[in-house]
Amino acid sequence: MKEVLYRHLAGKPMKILVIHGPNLNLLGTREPEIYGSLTLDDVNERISKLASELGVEVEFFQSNHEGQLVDAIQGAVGRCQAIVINPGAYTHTSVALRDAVAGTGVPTIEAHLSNIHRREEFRKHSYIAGVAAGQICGFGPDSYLLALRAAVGLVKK
Ligand code: CA2
Repeated sequence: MKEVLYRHLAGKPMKILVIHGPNLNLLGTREPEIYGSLTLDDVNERISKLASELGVEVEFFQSNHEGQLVDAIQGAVGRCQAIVINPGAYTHTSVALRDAVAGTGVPTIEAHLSNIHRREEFRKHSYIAGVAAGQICGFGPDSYLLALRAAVGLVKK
């Protein structure tokens, strides 16, 4: 583990909130050809390892409920400097999540395991993309790692 944490505001280490949306708790149990064989715990472990190499803290949240995801985004204000979110299927349906990201103003990176632009037509549109700092998709669990690097880079700027 890196000795010195990257310090952001008031001497506190930078903290990034990583949010997993609906059904991502099933990772590693079904549809491995699309979503891979790692479980959500495995993915979080990889994210934690990178976070420690980058000298930042990460906090994880997963929910299958839209309102809880909105609460988690709002709860990041003043505590977390950026959010990495895989909104799952809510990507394609949720004005509420879009409004939460826009309304809180916490820099947010959208991440997806699969390349949503190569899949069914309905997955090509994201309500989040227009209010996110950027979108990373198609790299399996590495999408989260790339998103974490992007989030840290954004905050440092
Ligand atoms: O590619 C992604 O990361 C998605 O956000 C995953 C969502 C999907 O609705 C989005 O279009 C793209 C689905 C997550 C469900 O994950 C499962 C994992 C294993 C078994 C069943 C579902």
